[in-house]
Amino acid sequence: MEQNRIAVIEGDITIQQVDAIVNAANNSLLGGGGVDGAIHRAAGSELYEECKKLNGCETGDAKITKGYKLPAKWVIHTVGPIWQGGNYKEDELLASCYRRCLELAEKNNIRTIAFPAISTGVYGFPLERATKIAVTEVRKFWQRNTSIEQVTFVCFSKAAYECYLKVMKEIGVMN
Ligand code: AR6
Repeated sequence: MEQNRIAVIEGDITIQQVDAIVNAANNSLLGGGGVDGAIHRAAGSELYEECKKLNGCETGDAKITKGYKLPAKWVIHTVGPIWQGGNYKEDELLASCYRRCLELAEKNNIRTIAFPAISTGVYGFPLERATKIAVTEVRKFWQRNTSIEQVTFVCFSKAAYECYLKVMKEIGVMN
């Protein structure tokens, strides 16, 4: 059942016991604040060393590294769009982030993956609009064959957690 495959929790993504966690990075992939800073701190300097070799990442795309000191075996780094009012392909680019992460996860036989709310912090993407895109893209991905068994949305605030629950009810993913 689809209900068993999407989870929403309030918490810190760096401590999640899943195969892969997603990082909301920037084009350099060399670290920053927010969830990116937290992931690099928890994974240790080896993550930074591997990221240096990746040659950055385009907005809307994703690249994978090992998780080093994290409980997660993998980190999938994606670069969300900076919100500029909605007329600069922000929706499409954010949807592309989720798709590219899921594609990379599938290629690497990842069964469980946790996402933060990409672009909704420093990058200013409106939370509810971003949440609808996140949930919709995961559902669409599951309409094809996939080895991914569980997606967890990790919310860093009560407000984000409540927003995800509301959107999932509206979309009909849960009762
Ligand atoms: N676990 C889960 N979610 C978190 C955590 C955490 N430990 N820490 C923050 N969040 P942001 P962006 C949430 O700003 O908007 C960085 O400097 C946070 O509350 O981390 O995509 C990068 O290097 C928010 O809901 O990422 C880029 O320069 C969400 O994660 C830029 O920020 C995303 O907030 C990317 O901006």
